[in-house]
Amino acid sequence: RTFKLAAVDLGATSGRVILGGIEDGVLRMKHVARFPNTPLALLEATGETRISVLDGDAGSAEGLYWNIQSLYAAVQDGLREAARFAPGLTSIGIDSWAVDYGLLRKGRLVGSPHHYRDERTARGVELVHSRVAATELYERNGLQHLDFNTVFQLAVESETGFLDLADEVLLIPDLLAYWLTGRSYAEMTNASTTGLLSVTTRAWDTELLDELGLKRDLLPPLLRSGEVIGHITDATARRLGADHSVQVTAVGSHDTASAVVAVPFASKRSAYISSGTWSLVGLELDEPVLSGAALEANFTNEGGVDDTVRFLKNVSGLWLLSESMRHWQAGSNDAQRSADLQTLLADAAAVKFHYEVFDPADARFVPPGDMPSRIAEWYTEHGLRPPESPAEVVRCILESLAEAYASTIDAAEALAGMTVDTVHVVGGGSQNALLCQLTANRTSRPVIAGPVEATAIGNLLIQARTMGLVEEDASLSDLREIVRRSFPVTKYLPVTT
Ligand code: ADP
Ligand code: LRH
Repeated sequence: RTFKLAAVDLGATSGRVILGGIEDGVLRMKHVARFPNTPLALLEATGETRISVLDGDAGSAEGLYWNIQSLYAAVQDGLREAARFAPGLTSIGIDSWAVDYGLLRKGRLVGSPHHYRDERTARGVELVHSRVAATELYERNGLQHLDFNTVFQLAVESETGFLDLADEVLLIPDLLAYWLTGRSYAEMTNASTTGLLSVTTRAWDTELLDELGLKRDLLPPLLRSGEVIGHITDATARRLGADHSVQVTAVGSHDTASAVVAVPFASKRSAYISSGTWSLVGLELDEPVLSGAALEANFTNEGGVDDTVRFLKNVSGLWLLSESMRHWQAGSNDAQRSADLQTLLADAAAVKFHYEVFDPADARFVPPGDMPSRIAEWYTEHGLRPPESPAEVVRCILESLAEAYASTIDAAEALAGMTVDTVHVVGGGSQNALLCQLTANRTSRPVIAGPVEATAIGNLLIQARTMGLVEEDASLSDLREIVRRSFPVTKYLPVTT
């Protein structure tokens, strides 16, 4: 009876469906499904036009895509299980990684959505910057430059003619919500990652669309988190075994926006790190920072839930580790292949660290592939001795991420004119004790780790507010009080060595 809400949370490496409900002022959760999110690389067979499908590796791929049909099937299986376990289910909220989208024509998907790691985006940057200078773009959208921002991807779709086939662009969570409800909207937090939303009005920047030659009506109407997208269709209700009165509620549909909702801020002077495939490092602010210095430092001003600003920087993340593990596991060396995450982390903790750190944001680490060799290459190019064993590589990755967090937090402090005394880490990476300790050491600030499922928690809490399970005027700090009551955290104090 407790569980009335379902969060669908799709990360770039895995997705989950989690039930939630409020009992005595505490958020209770139950995991009902977890599934991998494996991209597909389409490889052109040499000398032929036929394409073959490979899991994961880009190599000389024609393109890197999301397997959206499989993902949707897994989401539906999860929701079916949710409806079976919780007959009182009333609401579903969906969040996912940012920037990617499906193209639709007359309501039907045209082709598979591209993965943001597809290398075609570099061309999009050239195309956009030939029409709008980077400085002007920043003044208008306030976004960190990342080659894969939607605006650059759409410029490529336009040049290749694919956009001509489409009459609508739906971001991934909005696409899934459309399939469940038949309603197409764009939720604002994720829309703010496209580069096409005005940072000042948080409405679509129609002038920018015109300048880039993109049709104004490609993008659906905007919704704010907390608003209702619609009820599930009768066909969906039948497929899920759910009541047709179940509604899909707009949550912070950008996973990072939902994660920030669930940061149990210890003080107003806290920074956060949403740690998963990527690390999103920054501050929650009331107003954007659009200074030349913020542009120079490549900070983003993404839209947060309840009109907050997520002033942060995307500084790479545990992708470096998971992609290295994928490489080792595919290799021929038995010892490496069998190394699981916990063993690797224990071995990495025991490494006597005497390496320099590398730059985890270097562009060579974005596409899928052999990360350990790319890391070794970085060291050799810089005249430094590269790490050799997997444990050494892992230690270098974690030290380098921690150092990047430290410099990003120092920069955020300076840019926003705020002193940071505590660092919160949420997401899968908050379970990585070594990374949390290194982050405390290198930032010289206490680190508060947890909750792990911050994204799903933020997703559920916004639904809870809309559905009247908590006060309808509950502020973000009221919601964070629920997080503090419901989930334990682990504290790491800086240690100087
Ligand atoms: P995303 O939402 O981007 O898919 P998650 O927040 O699920 O990412 O975080 C995934 C990462 O969390 C993994 O790549 C892994 O490095 C880390 N992680 C997951 N479980 C553990 C664990 N038990 N101990 C340490 N790290 C973990
Ligand atoms: C994290 C995330 C991040 C974006 C990236 C594409 O999952 O949404 O905020 O920069 O994926």
